[in-house]
Amino acid sequence: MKIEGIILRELHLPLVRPFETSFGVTRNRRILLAEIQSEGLTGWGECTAGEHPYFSGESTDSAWQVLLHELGPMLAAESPEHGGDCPRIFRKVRGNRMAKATLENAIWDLEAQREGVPLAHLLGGVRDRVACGVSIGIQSGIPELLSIVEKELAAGYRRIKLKCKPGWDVEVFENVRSRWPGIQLSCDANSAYRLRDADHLVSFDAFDLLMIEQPLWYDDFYYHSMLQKRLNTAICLDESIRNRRDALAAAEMESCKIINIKLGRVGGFSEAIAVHNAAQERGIPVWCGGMLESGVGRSHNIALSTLPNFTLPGDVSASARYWQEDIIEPEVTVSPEGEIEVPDSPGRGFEVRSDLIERLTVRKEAIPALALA
Ligand code: OSB
Ligand code: MG
Repeated sequence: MKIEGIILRELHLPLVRPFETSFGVTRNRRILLAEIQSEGLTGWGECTAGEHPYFSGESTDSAWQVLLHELGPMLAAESPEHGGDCPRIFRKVRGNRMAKATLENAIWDLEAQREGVPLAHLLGGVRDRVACGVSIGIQSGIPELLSIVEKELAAGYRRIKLKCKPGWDVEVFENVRSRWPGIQLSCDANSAYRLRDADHLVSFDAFDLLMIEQPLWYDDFYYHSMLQKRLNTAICLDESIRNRRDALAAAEMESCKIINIKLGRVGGFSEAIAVHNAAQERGIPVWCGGMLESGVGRSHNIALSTLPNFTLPGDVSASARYWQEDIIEPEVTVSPEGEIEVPDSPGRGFEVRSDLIERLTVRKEAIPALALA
């Protein structure tokens, strides 16, 4: 397909409530979108980088620079036929996987539209509904947390994930577990612990957690494998898994028993599928993580979650948990059974609200026309 235009935009979108993790609080999202025009169609991609390079080394600003000066011109100089051509096109650029995913995912969206099939089908998806969980940030106190958990369970969500850190863990789990003994409960530390905390982490076994997500260093496999030997609870790796090779290494070393797949973190749909397949071959279930996405990224997460080895509820939840008004139509809703219905229209299956996007845009830049000539 001939690339006729690539437009980058930054939108400012306030969250309906602050989201606190072990690495900080997010109140306002700076959403970076790429819009790619080709042969009368428009594909959309979202960059999941944070406002600061705290989750990964990328940030909204670093991704903007790399997209504008490196990846955008590289893509514009080619005519990719498939989303799967992007990793080769971007091969020279090391890292910057969230920036790469922004463009690659927009090409997959375009390809699905061109073929007239739902994005989920193009990816090899097998489900028409996906199971949803929620990720609940660190709160000011336990009563506040309990009322949020109560509300999310009433809404139908099938798994509650609690963000944790030293000082916001065991007491919190005790309170939630004693009130709801049977629910699927997990926690996510975002690398807040060290190996010297191993005895403390072993005490989490008492709460029958579905998993402990990324307890140790963001780039580690080895110490997680040492910790996993001591735990009954499954470790789930998020930050550590950058690609298929990492998934294979983690499986080989038994660093985890579950993998969280995030499109941005692994560099786009191609690598996400590769991680999914590698995990499936080794009997490791996966689920789709979230990065406080707007509707564009959320629609891509829904499509990804239809692959067969996504057997655990993901962090893909309703638009209204994040935004007063989402930038897609219809917005993402979750049924009382805790499921999202996968759209069956061509492409991502949700329209973008162009007027609202224009109104929220604070920065807009086209990939220089020279590169597109
Ligand atoms: O580790 O899964 C994480 C949000 C920002 C950065 C990292 C993470 C998260 C979440 C939120 O847990 C998931 C969501 O989008 O609801
Ligand atoms: Mg995580």
